[in-house]
Amino acid sequence: MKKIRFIEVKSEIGAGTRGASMGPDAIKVAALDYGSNLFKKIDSVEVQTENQLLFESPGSPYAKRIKGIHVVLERVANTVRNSLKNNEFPIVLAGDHSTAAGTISGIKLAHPKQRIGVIWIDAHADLHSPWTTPSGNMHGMPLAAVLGEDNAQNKMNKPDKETLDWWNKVKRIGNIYPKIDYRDLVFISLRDVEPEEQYLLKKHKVKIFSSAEVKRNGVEKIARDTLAHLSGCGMLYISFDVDSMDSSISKGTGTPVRNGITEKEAGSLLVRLIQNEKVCCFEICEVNPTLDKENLMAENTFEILQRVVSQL
Ligand SMILES: [Mn+2]
Repeated sequence: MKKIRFIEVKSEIGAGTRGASMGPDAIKVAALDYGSNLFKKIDSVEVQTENQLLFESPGSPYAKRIKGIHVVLERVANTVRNSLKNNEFPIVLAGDHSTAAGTISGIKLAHPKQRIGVIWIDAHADLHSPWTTPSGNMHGMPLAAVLGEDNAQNKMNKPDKETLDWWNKVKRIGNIYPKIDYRDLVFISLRDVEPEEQYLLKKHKVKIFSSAEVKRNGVEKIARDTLAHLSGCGMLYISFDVDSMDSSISKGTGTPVRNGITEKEAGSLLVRLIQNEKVCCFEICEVNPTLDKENLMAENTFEILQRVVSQL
């Protein structure tokens, strides 16, 4: 039995739609509705956000609120590092997915000599940079940040010097750059990719399992192949964006996409993956109850969280 620590990051300044900051609390409401004492049993720490910036101008159109993102990511990185140093198993309950750049930075800070494997369960590749982003929303950039990827050869935008200076700071959080390598990255349920991201996935031959493959081959085979691909890594991190799940189940997330995995498939996959001893950290993000009917996404996510916790 591992000592689990919840790290709540109710930040949503990386998202384009409002409401993801309420995701962690919506999951807690689901816990209460189920009569669960999970949030009493497990200690929690909350990372301070910069959500007040939502009332200000977003600054650069190609990396909105990047100064605030940088502050939040540094806080997340330090909190995750401290948790790992205390021999805890951190479970990050995040708002928008930009947080994951801080989480991965924290893992790397705690274990600078280890190769960190990343299992990214998401409809999106989150590989944009200020040079390529179509929206400027930084929840589409966390993997590029930790890979140290600019993808300037595919540039669509002309970010100004100030934006690029902040982007360089984001990539270098903790003075380790880059934090991960493309060969140590696996995508599951990926299905909404822009051409600039597709270029990177092809160039680096990144391992991808589509939702169709999960359905066709079953969760067990996908989990086994994922872990085999990452066998050279010393530590593994799982990032679970709830938009990996099909948009017909729930629209309670900022960027829902069709043809995803079911909540059952997601739960079984995570249960199987989390049993691997190398997995040191798990993150859930992008639950947005303001876009939902009732509190369905948070309830599904809470059921998955409960299953995952029971394995640790
Ligand atoms: Mn994502």
